[in-house]
Amino acid sequence: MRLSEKTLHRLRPDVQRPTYDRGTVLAGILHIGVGAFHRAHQAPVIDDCLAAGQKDWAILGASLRSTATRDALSPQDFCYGLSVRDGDSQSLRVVGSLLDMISAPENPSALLDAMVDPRIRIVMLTVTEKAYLRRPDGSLDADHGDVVHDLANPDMPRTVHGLLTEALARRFEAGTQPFTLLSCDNLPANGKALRQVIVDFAGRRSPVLADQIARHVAFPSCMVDRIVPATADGDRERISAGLGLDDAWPVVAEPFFQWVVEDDFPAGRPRWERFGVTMVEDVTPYETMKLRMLNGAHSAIAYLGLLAGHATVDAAFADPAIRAIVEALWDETSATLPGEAGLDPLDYRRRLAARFANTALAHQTRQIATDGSQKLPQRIIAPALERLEAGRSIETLALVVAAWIAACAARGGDGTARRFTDPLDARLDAIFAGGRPTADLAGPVFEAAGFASGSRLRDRLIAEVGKASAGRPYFPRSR
Ligand code: CS2
Repeated sequence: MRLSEKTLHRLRPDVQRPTYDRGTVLAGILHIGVGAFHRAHQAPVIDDCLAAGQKDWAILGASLRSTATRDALSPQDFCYGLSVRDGDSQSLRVVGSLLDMISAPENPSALLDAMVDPRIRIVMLTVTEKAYLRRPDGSLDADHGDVVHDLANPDMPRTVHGLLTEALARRFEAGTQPFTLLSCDNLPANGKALRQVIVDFAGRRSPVLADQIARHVAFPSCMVDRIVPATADGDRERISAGLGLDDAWPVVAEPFFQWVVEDDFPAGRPRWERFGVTMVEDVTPYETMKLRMLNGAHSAIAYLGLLAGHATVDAAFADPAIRAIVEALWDETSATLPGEAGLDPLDYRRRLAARFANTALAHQTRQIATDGSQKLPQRIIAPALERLEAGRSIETLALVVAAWIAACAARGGDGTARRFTDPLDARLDAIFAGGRPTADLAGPVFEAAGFASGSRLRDRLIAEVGKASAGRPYFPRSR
């Protein structure tokens, strides 16, 4: 029997479930990018808010690309299982806060209509770094084909920029208060980053509209943290058995949860601080620590792990050579962290080590390796430049960049399938096809990725990466 609103009463007794009437709650949040991360992070918090009687804040999901999640969850009335795992322990709950999903390519006008509804007061995003279509300086990549398409076809948006700008334009026209835009992606100052590309996009449609958005729309930044591996087939079976009902697309997560949000919601917000969310004036110190310590180490583990043949984070982290490199990386990056907000990098680091060692997650190194060209600037390049500026060594930070280049170059070289992808793949392949020695790859790769562009320390960084590429046991020599 399939999990759905009507079968909730058949769940096994130990499974936590929605205790509120899903028929009487209203969608106040529209979420773009209903992937596993959103379903294991924001959606359970909103589920708690709904259970506590905050009935206006349920979620309407939107997808800009695939209909796979919608197709899997629609027969379940968008209910799904969340399995929280640590070692041998598991706790299970069914989340009910997602009420419906609309696919933009299938029905752009239904999605735009929904976004103009005054009851939608927050639009949240988890669309990954690359969907922001930023140039290395943070401005909009206006030459991108989808941007060109959306400027010419405002009613059929393919990008978040096109979608958000058109929805806001219609709200302004109707005299409806704009929604607050909450980016939940792993970018530094994600609210400001989103604001810049949206205002830039809108300015290409109309300077008046750009000005309205710049003056009237709030873009708070936030830091989100929970390790959420992609759901595997084995998870589906295990979770369905635990629920006592079939779930086509449950999600798996670690117990750790953190959400730090800047409190700037002119159109209102859920009282989510009652459920573990930290409201702050400035998220920067939290976000810098998380991006550089957690995500930076994750990238290091992913590339070094792949080069050494480790499929999962816990296996790579248990490799003493990789563990030593991660510790050295933490030594280098923790020296770049802002000393504000009473944060304790040593304690944070201890907790990270325990999180990475969680054997139950099977978090794939290839999953984290994806889109390195979009991730390394904030995780590795920024702290490296700061250390160089301060006259400090960057041996380990440079090694992580070298490992990224080596892992990219090693893909497919011996006929094995490409294990991860990057928006830069065509350019990277052309660089690797040139047959240069590994130590000479850093220059052209930096050029292609725009790493450190505009920095007077760029050449020094490239030289350090070149140096780190030479003579490392983990790097395949054949390329
Ligand atoms: C990971 C993140 O895939 C990646 O790049 O580093 O998704 C990481 O698991 C989350 O940011 C944890 O909060």
